[in-house]
Amino acid sequence: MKILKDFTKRMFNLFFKRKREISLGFYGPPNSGKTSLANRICKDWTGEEIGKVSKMAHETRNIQFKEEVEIKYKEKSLKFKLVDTPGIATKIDYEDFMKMKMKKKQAQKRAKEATQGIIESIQWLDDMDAVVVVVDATQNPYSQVNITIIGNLISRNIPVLIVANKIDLKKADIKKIEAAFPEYEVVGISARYGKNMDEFYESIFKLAKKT
Ligand SMILES: Nc1nc2c(ncn2[C@@H]2O[C@H](COP(=O)(O)OP(=O)(O)OP(=O)(O)O)[C@@H](O)[C@H]2O)c(=O)[nH]1
Ligand SMILES: [Mg+2]
Repeated sequence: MKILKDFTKRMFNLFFKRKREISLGFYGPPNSGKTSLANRICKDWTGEEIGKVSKMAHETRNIQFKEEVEIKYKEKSLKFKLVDTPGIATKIDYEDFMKMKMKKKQAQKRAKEATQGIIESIQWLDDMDAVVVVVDATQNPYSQVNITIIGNLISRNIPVLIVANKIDLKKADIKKIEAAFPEYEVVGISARYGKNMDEFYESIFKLAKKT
């Protein structure tokens, strides 16, 4: 059944490549900079933003997307649906939000919504043509969350690009990210400061070819 579905999708893509919009998901652990990156791309090409960025984890708790985003790279042009997803975590503790001065009731509500958000993120994988996994380059890449996300993408045959974000920070270690994901292309960027976005766009076009 899955093989048939993949085949049909591939044939459809082949025939309608020019008109089609590519669903591009931004996945990763909380706080890695998914919304920052999605906003930057959106701003670059439409002038608008997708959602709110915050230093508190689980800021995005619902899928948010922007359709018909046309990106140009070296005389080529592709249309994307950019899908920003809630950060995926293996453990959500409302007390962590309280440590950041949130009241108990509000923290519990945020934790509940964050859990629901993770479920939504996973459900939306079915709609993705390609996924950008955004990781924080200052954090240990060998985490349960990263393994779970990548495993899910492999099993669904979804093309992947890994973004090592926050390379403006001293602690950022791209080599470590590359070593953790040897089968994948890794692009180091700073979503906040717009560093290395050219290489990112080049990689996105390469990724689109695999869809
Ligand atoms: N130094 C630095 N900080 C960044 C960068 N990108 C994002 N941040 C910061 O990291 C924090 C989290 O950014 P978000 O874009 O909200 O992260 P997210 O992955 O969408 O987080 P959730 O929605 O909670 O899953 C914010 O304080 C951002 O300003 C970057 O390239 N460099
Ligand atoms: Mg977000």
